[in-house]
Amino acid sequence: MASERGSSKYSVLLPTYNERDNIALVVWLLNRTFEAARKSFEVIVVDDNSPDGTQDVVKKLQKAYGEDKVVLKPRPGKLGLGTAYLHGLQYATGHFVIIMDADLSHHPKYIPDFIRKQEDTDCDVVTGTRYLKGGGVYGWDLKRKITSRGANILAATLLQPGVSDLTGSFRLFRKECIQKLMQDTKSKGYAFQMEIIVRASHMGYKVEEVPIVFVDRLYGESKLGGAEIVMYLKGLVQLFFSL
Ligand SMILES: Nc1nc2c(ncn2[C@@H]2O[C@H](COP(=O)(O)OP(=O)(O)OP(=O)(O)O)[C@@H](O)[C@H]2O)c(=O)[nH]1
Ligand SMILES: *[C@@H]1O[C@H](CO)[C@@H](O)[C@H](O)[C@H]1NC(C)=O
Ligand SMILES: [Mg+2]
Repeated sequence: MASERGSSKYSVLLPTYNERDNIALVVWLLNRTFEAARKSFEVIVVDDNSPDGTQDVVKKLQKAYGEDKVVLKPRPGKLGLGTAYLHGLQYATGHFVIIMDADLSHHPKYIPDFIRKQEDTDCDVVTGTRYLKGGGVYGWDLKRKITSRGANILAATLLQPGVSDLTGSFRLFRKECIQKLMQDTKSKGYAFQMEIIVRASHMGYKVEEVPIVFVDRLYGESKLGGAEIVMYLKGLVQLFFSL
């Protein structure tokens, strides 16, 4: 609703696993971004008992920013990204939910673009895209570029979702919309992001895109390997037959 402009609250879900070197900077950037935009916000960190002590850093951040701004909702072990969003979502008090990676691949500076797009179009979902003018990837080798592009082209061809970036995970949702979508989503790994956005468009939600540049993580390890690719393809085929 246009009348909501300016008064909405945003809940940022940050799943973390071994992000102690990144989390303080991400939260600092988020605070700066939302404060500059004069928007109310909260950050919900879902940490899966990271062995690197991510939670110790988060507890310090809670002291600095307040426990209303930085909410810590840990889990006892590494249970995966999809269920981490679902877990964090239960505690979200905002009108809108933003999901993003905590490893600085998703820069908070794009958040005002997401918010503006949502306000201007009154859409239900705004998804960050690397594959429109102004978007891109930085720091990827050729293999990873081809894998990601291939995964997107394949899914776009099979499922016709009408968005250009299906496997990205920098997104803004109306809260009721993400709650509904999460209930039905079954995939894991990269297929999870794809399933969510495909379901959104099939269910008739209004989805808009904004360009983002994805920057490869500086600290920590990447996990893209053969097993992830196989899991993605499985998810894609299952979704194709279930829609
Ligand atoms: N809570 C939780 N967070 C996770 C889990 N796996 C990954 N994350 C977090 O989810 C976000 C995305 O995961 P990444 O490992 O960066 O995935 P990616 O960007 O596809 O791959 P790389 O950055 O190349 O490793 C990061 O903030 C991670 O810390 C998990 O099992 N549980
Ligand atoms: C959050 O941002 C505001 C505005 O820039 C600033 O005044 C405040 O000190 C920041 N909070 C912390 C804990 O850095
Ligand atoms: Mg990453």
